[in-house]
Amino acid sequence: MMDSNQASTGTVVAEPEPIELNWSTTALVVIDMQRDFLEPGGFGESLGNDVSRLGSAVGPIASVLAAARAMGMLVIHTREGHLPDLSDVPRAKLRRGAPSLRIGDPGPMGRILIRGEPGHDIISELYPLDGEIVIDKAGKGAFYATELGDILRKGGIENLLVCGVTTEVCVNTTVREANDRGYRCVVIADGCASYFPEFHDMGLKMIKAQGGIFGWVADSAAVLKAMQAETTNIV
Ligand code: C5J
Repeated sequence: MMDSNQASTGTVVAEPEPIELNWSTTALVVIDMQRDFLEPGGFGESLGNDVSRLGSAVGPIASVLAAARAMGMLVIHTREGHLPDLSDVPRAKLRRGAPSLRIGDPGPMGRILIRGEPGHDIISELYPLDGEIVIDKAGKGAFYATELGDILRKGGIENLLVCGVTTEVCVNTTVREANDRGYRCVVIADGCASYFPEFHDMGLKMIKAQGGIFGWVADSAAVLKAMQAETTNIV
């Protein structure tokens, strides 16, 4: 891991303004890059969505993830999903809408959005390394009823690089939760995706509006450029 006494920083060209990050107090949070959302036959498709729309986020996330790993940055993956007995699914979530398959129903990748099923797993391209933290969450926000807050506090984390799916649902909810807890969030625009392009655009606009009311937004290239100086120093 990075030496927290070593104040190596980088400035990310972001909106609404550039942001300087101390890498030793920054974590990368990859939200819900699960087969259930990105592949046919999972939760996302059961809701009537075109899951191919989320694929654009994979490459940018893979690049930032590789750089974060090379720097020894704290990397956290999240997964949305529920216990096999459905005891942690609010009735309202279970009953909502008219999906082709409901949470817990058997599907081609196992039971929909259930922990331990193939569909609940993270896609192979972004699979967590041994030792990386994986937070299982029942809600859309990664702080709600999880150990995330404790982990960040223990790690002395002040800034989050946030990416994943979907922009307006789990990414936005987590960024709002993090902002209320005092974290400075930089959302990686092309490392996020939505089933609805207009919601993706608006979800990012909402974060960076009003002087960055919830956080900052930057492209993966800008984040990588800021990380670059650090990674080139690693021998
Ligand atoms: C949704 C998520 N969209 N990870 N979950 O239900 O954004």
